[in-house]
Amino acid sequence: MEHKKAVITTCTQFVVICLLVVLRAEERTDDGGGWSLNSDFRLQDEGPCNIDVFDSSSLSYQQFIERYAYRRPVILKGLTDNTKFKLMCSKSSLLQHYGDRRVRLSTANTYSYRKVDVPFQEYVDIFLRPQSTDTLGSDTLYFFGDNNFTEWQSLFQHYESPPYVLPLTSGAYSFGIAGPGTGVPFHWHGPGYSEVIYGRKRWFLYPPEKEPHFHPNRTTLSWVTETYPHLPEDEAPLECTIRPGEVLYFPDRWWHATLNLDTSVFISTFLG
Ligand SMILES: *[C@@H]1O[C@H](CO)[C@@H](O)[C@H](O)[C@H]1NC(C)=O
Ligand SMILES: *[C@@H]1O[C@H](CO)[C@@H](O)[C@H](O)[C@H]1NC(C)=O
Ligand SMILES: O=C(O)CCC(=O)C(=O)O
Repeated sequence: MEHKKAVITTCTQFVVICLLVVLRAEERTDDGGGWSLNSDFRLQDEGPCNIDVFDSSSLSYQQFIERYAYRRPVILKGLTDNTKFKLMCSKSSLLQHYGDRRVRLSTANTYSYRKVDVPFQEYVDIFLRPQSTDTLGSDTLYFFGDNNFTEWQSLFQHYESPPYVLPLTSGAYSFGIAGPGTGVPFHWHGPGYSEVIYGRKRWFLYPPEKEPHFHPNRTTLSWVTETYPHLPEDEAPLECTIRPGEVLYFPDRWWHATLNLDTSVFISTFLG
């Protein structure tokens, strides 16, 4: 009897140890840079992907220009190696170097009216949290763009932007960090790229002539939960969830909206 008990105890301990080992291993492979912990809230639904995805070696620059640059979005994998930039964007590294710098927050609605300047540390401690479903985009402060390139030059100089640029354009960066469920609602502008450094970002796009139905002050999260499920088939968006190591290209004037599934660090390169 005693022996049996001992065996059971040993087995139980073994199972617990195995589980811990598995959890630890997951923590290591889930490299969120300290921004998204395994215990954190995150959105699960990555949705379908109906945008063309290529390994960079299988789409040449000429093919990119002919088939995508002026026609439709595309996702490219492994186009650049941003290992160093990624390390510099970990939570501890960014807070250590830029915690006392001020960042400019914008409301997360289509015509972003309000801007608020706060120290980066305060943004991380107070504003960086999951999007609540009942808050308007016009009342949600989002850190994306309006970057002070003088103060953050020591970071941005290490970002290797996608090399497939459009002829006669140059790139301008917009850098941001935001919580799960946040995002920018539908809007459009010139062509560019979006890359996530940490976290996953779900993208929705429509061609210029196909303006989606949305309220300019509602969040992408409310569009996804309330409007998206009822869309007729012919109004379905182009969409895909991008992960670190992938860049999404959006052509000129395409409508787009984003939804961060995890706490994400991201950077866009606008080609103008
Ligand atoms: C950027 O930061 C520099 C150095 O702190 C400051 O002098 C400048 O006014 C800032 N620029 C903007 C546009 O805020
Ligand atoms: C959106 O919010 C802004 C700022 O609160 C407000 O001025 C504007 O009238 C709102 N737009 C709509 C269409 O409700
Ligand atoms: O990354 C985001 O959430 C917004 C990106 C965007 O709207 C853009 O790059 O124009």
